Amino acid sequence: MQGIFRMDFVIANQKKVNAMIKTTLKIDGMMCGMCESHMNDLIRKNFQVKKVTSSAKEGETVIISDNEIDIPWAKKEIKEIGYELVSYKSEPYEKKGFFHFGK
Ligand SMILES: [Cu+2]
Repeated sequence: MQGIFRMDFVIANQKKVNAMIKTTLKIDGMMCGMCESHMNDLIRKNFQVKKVTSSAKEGETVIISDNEIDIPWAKKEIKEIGYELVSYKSEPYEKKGFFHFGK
């Protein structure tokens, strides 16, 4: 019986860990790899993010984080480094194929 209780606890805990937010920022003005790193650096410096990737080609920066991104803040900061946040979208992010018992 004890084993079952422990497993329940792990599942509940795992769910909490995996409940992250994916925020897609549409950015105007990124032209190359340098712009992509500028954007990534800006986000990493100011936010605790799990992952951030930028694509000049797609014109977007995708952020995976535990907490919501402060959009008005982001818009202002992005403008300061020379780009423009034109729109954004945020959705729940579940890490796929990741399930460990124990640890
Ligand atoms: Cu560039």
